[in-house]
Amino acid sequence: MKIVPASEFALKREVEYGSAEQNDRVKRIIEEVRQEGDAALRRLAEQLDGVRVGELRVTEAEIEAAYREVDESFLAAIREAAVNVRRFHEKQMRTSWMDLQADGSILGQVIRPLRRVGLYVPGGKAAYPSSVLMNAIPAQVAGVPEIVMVTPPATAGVEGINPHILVAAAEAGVREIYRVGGAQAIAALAYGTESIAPADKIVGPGNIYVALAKRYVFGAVDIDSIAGPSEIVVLADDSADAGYIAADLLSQAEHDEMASAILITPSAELAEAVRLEVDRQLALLPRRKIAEKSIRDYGAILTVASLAEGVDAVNRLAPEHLEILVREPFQYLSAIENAGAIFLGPYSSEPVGDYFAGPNHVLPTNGTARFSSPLNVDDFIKKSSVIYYSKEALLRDGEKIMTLARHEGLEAHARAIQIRLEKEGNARG
Ligand code: HSO
Ligand code: ZN
Repeated sequence: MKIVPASEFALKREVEYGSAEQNDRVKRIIEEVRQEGDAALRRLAEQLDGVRVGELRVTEAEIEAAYREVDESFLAAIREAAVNVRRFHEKQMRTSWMDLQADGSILGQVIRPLRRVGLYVPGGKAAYPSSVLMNAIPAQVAGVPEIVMVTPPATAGVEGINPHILVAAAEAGVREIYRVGGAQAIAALAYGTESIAPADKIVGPGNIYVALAKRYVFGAVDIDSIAGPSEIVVLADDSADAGYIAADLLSQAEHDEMASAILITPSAELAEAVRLEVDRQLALLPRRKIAEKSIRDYGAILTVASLAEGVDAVNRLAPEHLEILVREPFQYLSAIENAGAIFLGPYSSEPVGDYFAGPNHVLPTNGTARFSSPLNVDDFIKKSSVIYYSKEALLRDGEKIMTLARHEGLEAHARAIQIRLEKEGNARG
């Protein structure tokens, strides 16, 4: 791992917009699904993934069978995690409000959940049961009545879906599940097919085709933000344990060859100790190939003159995850402006948040913590404004409204007010 002064470091990563060819392919797939529905879904599964899909919808019997395939300890852990995630997100709930004015008018805001949300879950290695909870539970807490999951049937020739994914979905209250993946799954959720009703919003991570498809259908439906590779920044002083830091950096690095793991510290001794520890621990990891590449290409140890300078560097990087491993971590909290999730102290290792504590692990990546937030209940609601004007209020404000309307050249607007003022004004007189 390279050790460099923070002032000389910039994390530069391109946002993936895909090649022209990939974009064309996605467009074609989406149009096929739009025109031919289920038949296109079946044909594409066979053509692209070599999977012959019979029934698109996963049956209750298959979900029950999945429960028999997972072990007790997994089930117990995922259940407890779900409780924690639910409890945390319940705190985010908003309530509708109505404000009664002295003139008898009522102004308010009504909160409504989205009606139907589609959750994409990738297949293969990146199929994380924990991510099923993180995407589904906020929607459920928001009150979304229909949460539907799509996921590619696993590997050529079989229709199976990872039983841990099915169990996580069921535990999060999702029982409408379809075996369909890729851009075609996004098309189905956006426009609907004979078997899959269209959704109002699509969330969840996926490969480049899924990401491009989400961009393409945005507008017809809402989408979540498109996740980039994972990032962690650790801000540490000389009180921190080098072994802990190396382990936490590697826990991000193992996600993805493009993941980024960065230590920022004023301590030259710690910097050197972590460098050695990363190499030592790396050699022992099952996913060392991925982690090694991530550490080499996107990892760094940044030296700073002080923790204050370290905080500046953190704010510049706007990391997805930030760990603060210093003597008095809470002293630095208020200075952190840009970070998706902030982990304080030596016992708040990132996996605590990835799996269990309750806050969402779907976080803004690639510097977007400058302007966006972790996935949360607000992502699954919408608001309607409520306006009830009393006669008294209209008589008071009518002239002013007409003035504004006429300045915009909108005479019909002015007259909609005027007709009332003439009638009601007279009645009053
Ligand atoms: N660290 C990932 C989330 C995750 N970790 C899922 C394990 N499973 C998000 O950045
Ligand atoms: Zn993780």
